[in-house]
Amino acid sequence: MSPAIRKVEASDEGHFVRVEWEHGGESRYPCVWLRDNCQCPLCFLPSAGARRLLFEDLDVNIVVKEVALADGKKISITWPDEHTSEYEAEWLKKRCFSEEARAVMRADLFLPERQYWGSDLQLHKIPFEEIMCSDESAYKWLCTLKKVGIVLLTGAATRQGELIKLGHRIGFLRLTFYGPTWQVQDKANANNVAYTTGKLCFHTDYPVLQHPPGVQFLHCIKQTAAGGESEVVDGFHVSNKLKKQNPEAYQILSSTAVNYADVGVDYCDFAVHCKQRIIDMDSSGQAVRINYNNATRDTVFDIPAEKVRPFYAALKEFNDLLNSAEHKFTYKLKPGDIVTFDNWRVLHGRQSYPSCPEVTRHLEGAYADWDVVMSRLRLLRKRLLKRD
Ligand code: OGA
Ligand code: NM2
Ligand code: ZN
Ligand code: ZN
Repeated sequence: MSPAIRKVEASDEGHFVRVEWEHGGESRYPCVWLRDNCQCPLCFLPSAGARRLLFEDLDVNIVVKEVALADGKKISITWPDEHTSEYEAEWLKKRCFSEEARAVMRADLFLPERQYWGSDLQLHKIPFEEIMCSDESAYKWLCTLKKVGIVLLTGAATRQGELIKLGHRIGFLRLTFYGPTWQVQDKANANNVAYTTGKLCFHTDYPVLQHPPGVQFLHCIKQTAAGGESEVVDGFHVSNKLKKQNPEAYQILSSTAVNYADVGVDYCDFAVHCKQRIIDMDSSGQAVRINYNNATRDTVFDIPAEKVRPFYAALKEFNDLLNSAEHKFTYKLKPGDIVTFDNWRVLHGRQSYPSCPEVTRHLEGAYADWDVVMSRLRLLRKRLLKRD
């Protein structure tokens, strides 16, 4: 049902245009925004879906000269310099500035809905083959990945290369210093603690990068008989708990910049340094990215000496909450499983396993950026729902 306009008029001394809708309600549009978003071929390049109008040519105090309704389906505005603009009713309705309309648009664009979980996690499982050949399944996979933060793909081949295929399914993988994909196995002179048989406590990957990878894939090619179990925890859920239980610890972890360092050779040689807050929050105080890997946390710690022990105490509280039985979920990957998870939200770990001259455990890993994953999700949705 496309919306129809009953009436349109200038208001607030020409600084706003007021639209009355046929089915009730009204919307108010600032003139500067209307002029900025003129859809005519001089102001807008449809082939790029982008603005041609230069900001220097925009008068931020512009007012309408004339506004008229054309058949209820669009409005037309004449500006003081005689430039004219037309706006479709449907286009306007979507871009209404009311709190409710903006919330609808926000939900549609960014899918902010979250389902928090603890040890009760119902791990979603989808056959790898299905997400590769069915758009419905791929869409379901990515929606669940966004909402829950973790999905298990099952039945992939037990050889290297499946993640390259998965990368093609979404668009492309994120290259890092560890290569386009990387092999998690016990290695001599390991350049990362992940490449040993040791236990990995809860961490997010690669907080040493300014923009850590948003999504991680771990494909189990070979699994050891003893040990090597995986653990995951919902970092956003635990952050909320910490904020309630110990606001001061939350304050410290969300404001202290921690040094991370990673120096070595892999895909090429690297000397990476970065400062990150362990809990990144948005303007409302809600955690939006966890940046925590105890292994790559630098020996250099660029804060005043007096603040060091309070920081460690705060991190201990967070770490204890992550590890509480109520919050963590334990499982063991089988050959052919690919765990896909939100590396900004879900912290992961693994149990140690016996070291052995032969390789007894082998995972292939890869990263993707949320930009790429969300882009694929929106395109799949558009194709499935046949809308924009
Ligand atoms: C890693 C990692 C998990 C595992 O390589 O960063 O967390 O189960 N691996 O080996
Ligand atoms: N690996 C698995 O932050 C990290 O160093 C995580 C990255 C080596 C690619 C491990
Ligand atoms: Zn124009
Ligand atoms: Zn990891």
